[in-house]
Amino acid sequence: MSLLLCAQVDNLGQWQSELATAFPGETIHVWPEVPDAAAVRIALVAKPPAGALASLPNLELICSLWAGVDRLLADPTLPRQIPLTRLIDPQLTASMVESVLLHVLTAHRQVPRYRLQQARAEWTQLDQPGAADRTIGILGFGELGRACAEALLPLGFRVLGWGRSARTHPQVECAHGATGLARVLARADILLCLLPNTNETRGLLDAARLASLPAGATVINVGRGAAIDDAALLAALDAGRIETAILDVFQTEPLPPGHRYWRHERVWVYPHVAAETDARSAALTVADTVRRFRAGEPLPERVDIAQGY
Ligand code: NDP
Ligand code: OXD
Repeated sequence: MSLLLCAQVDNLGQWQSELATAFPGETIHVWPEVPDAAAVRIALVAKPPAGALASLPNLELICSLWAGVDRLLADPTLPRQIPLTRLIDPQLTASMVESVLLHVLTAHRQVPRYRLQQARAEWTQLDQPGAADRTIGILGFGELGRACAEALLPLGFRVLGWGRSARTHPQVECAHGATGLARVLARADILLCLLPNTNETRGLLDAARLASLPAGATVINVGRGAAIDDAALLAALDAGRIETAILDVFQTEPLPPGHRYWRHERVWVYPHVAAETDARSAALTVADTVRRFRAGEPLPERVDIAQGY
């Protein structure tokens, strides 16, 4: 026995059947039914119970069925010496692109303002800048950030990308480091956060950085909630310096019922649905990762455990 599915998900049955198709001829055991823990070589995981992976003595590879691995890395019992891969999946990327287009166009076409006007039965035609008049700053210019940029560029938006290391893109002005961040924030009419949750990104968007956005900016967060200082964002919204926040991810999920975000008229709350893993596509993607691992081929999806993503 070599493969184990260890997932706390609602659609476990679907995963079993998609993985059976993606790994023909292989037996895939499903946690907690593990007849021989020592025989498990590869674990396919989504929200595994804390401690589960540490109980597998001969594990050689952990494949996350999610793109973000912060939850996994937060488990102190995770065997950190074992290679860990994250999900880079075409269907997940396509979903994220759809969500980001929706949110950017919502901000660009001032949908939140028109909704508020309707609530007051107010008929006012707002000035409408063109896409070329808007700059989108993307924090986190990785797999998803780049795909979103490439969907926004043909619509005419100016796009800036920011990451940890120096990157280049033919149509995107790329920046990195603290000075690069300041340059992106100063110009981002619409700020799109697609950062992973790491020691370095936690609380990154604090009061000072939010204050450096252009007046009337929109903040979209589809990365991880921890990147935003919630109190600072609410203060900036209350002061009218930030027009709208469109949030898909939160420090605590589900967002607690008493949280101010739920009732703030210029906050749009989505329940972490920007890009869900699609088992049909992800099973094939993860099968390819396992095939390359077994063949000793490179794994670009391998997580840098020290960096946290
Ligand atoms: P990638 O690892 O491909 O990209 C991450 C990007 O963030 C990279 O550009 C990286 O920089 C940058 N980054 C990381 N740390 C820092 C830092 N300290 N300072 C500046 N930049 C930093 O990840 P993906 O694009 O695949 O996914 C991004 C995140 O999106 C996931 O980690 C997950 O949390 C979230 N997500 C949310 C979903 C949702 O439904 N809301 C669905 C899927 C993912 P560099 O390029 O230099 O490495
Ligand atoms: C992910 C997510 O990381 O859904 O895949 O947030």
